[in-house]
Amino acid sequence: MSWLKRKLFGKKISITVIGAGNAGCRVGDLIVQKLKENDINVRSLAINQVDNFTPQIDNFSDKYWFGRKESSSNGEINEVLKVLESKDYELKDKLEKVVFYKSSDTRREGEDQKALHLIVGSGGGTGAAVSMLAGKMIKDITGDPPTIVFIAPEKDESSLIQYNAAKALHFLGFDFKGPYSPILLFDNEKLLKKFEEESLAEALKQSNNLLAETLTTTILFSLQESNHEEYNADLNDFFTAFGKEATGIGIIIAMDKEYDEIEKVQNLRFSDLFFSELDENSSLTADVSRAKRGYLTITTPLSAQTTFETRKIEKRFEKGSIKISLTTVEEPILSIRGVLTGIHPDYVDRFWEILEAGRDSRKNILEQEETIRKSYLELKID
Ligand SMILES: Nc1nc2c(ncn2[C@@H]2O[C@H](COP(=O)(O)OP(=O)(O)OP(=O)(O)O)[C@@H](O)[C@H]2O)c(=O)[nH]1
Ligand SMILES: [Mg+2]
Repeated sequence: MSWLKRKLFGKKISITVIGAGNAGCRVGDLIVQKLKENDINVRSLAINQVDNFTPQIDNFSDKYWFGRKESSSNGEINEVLKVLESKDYELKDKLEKVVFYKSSDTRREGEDQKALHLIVGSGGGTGAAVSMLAGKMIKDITGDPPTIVFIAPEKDESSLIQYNAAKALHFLGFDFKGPYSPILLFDNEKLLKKFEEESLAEALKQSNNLLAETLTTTILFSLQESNHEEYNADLNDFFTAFGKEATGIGIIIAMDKEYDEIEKVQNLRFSDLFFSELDENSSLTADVSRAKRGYLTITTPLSAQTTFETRKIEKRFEKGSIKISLTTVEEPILSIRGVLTGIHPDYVDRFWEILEAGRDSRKNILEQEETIRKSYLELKID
């Protein structure tokens, strides 16, 4: 994607990246690095129990290691919630320094709030707990829900991880006590399949890189200035697709194609191509026609066909308000990038799978607790 680097981005935004737990910090570190390389104004904070990263992570500008000795909660989310709640002043202080605006700022509504606050988390005990607490605090500090980038667990991971993910996702997106954040889901099931042949360490490394690359380039694509008279979604549309109106589940779409001749792309029926390859090009499987919000950037050479095909894509999303920015280039490429957000969980099977696995594991815990209570009673009676 070398041509992207050569382009000047007409729109300027600032981005805060907060890494939560080991996976969150590792992916967050790569996102920070890639955003900085492209001259985005970035503030960043890594949050974990301890600094146990090998190889080291070194792109975050601030760090908060809140644990004492243990390097991991081993998935015990409630333990982490307890520890962090007892240190909420420390956490709040760190977060206040890393956000780009506060609700108390004397600035009028809608004026220059061109900042995105991202939290990167997972179903790890630390990742899930930190996402929940930091998500809520950022909502309180800025008045806006942060956007959550969440790594969904693989299907065969422990029920504890599924439970954590379910608990965090429910709180962050759907609980009246939570921030009502838009949640961009990256499914590890999908992500890691792409690197099946590799060792686990290598697969994780490459999948993290792919996740960070997909997310950052998708944001960068949106910052290109569109030169099309009909499809020229702007920065306000971009923020609407990522912000409070996009509450619910969201996915990232990244489709990049290169051809040998410009004419070939100009005559391409790319709407058919887009929909037939949609699932393989998205971060999670979902019925995206149900997206309420979204922002798509289509980058391709100009022709009559191009506008026609764009209109066909727009039509398929007419249940929601999906904004499209068409940017024409004189290179034989077709890139369709963007987010589709505000999808109700009913249209996301993976979300229910995680919730059900989480609920079942909780049932097992309740049964165990019941057994303990009963044996305790029996002991007493004896
Ligand atoms: N894509 C990706 N997923 C990861 C990576 N490391 C862990 N995961 C997944 O993230 C979840 C567990 O996250 P960890 O980061 O190990 O846990 P944590 O947030 O540090 O929480 P603790 O349980 O307290 O250690 C599981 O679903 C893992 O499969 C990674 O480098 N890349
Ligand atoms: Mg950990």
